[in-house]
Amino acid sequence: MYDPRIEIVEGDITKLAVDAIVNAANASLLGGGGVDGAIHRAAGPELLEECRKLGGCPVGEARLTKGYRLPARYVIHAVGPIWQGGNNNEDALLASAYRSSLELAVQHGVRSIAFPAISTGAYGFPMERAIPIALDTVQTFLERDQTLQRVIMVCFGRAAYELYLHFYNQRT
Ligand code: AR6
Repeated sequence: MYDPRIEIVEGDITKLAVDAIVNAANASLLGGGGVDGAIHRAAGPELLEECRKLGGCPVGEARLTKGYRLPARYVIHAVGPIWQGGNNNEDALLASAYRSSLELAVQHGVRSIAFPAISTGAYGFPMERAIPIALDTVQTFLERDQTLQRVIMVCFGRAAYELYLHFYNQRT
């Protein structure tokens, strides 16, 4: 059983009224398409202004900003790896992006956080390989953490939701 604080939800992460939403950003932190574009559009131009001051972020790490016009208080910009076939440290870098986001969240007193499926869109990381990494990394973190109350794994579309549930229910 995964920790009951982990929830699988289908929807648009920009709509969630949680303490922090995670962005699947790139190393420049200057915006892009996919969930990154949606978050910047919903947050407004002040988000990009704050991101410019951060000077980028290495792959596998994360940076925190305010949420501006979003219902979420903070945005945690995580940089996942670009899929290169699977033998280029992609798994470890993906796990590190999740772990860094969770560490940053706890440092800021975040109690509810929502993640998109980092790297599984434009970055090409296969969903069926990314989901178990995401779930296991969150689970391991929660085993040592009492601050976080809710970790929401947000699935964009029915297919992603069903795949997530499949892996979630597999752990008995
Ligand atoms: N809410 C939740 N999930 C979403 C949303 C949304 N509104 N929109 C898309 N997704 P991607 P990456 C899902 O491509 O693969 C950007 O240009 C989507 O279905 O957003 O990490 C950045 O600037 C997919 O499962 O991020 C980078 O350059 C997941 O979010 C690059 O893309 C991630 O897809 C990062 O690529």
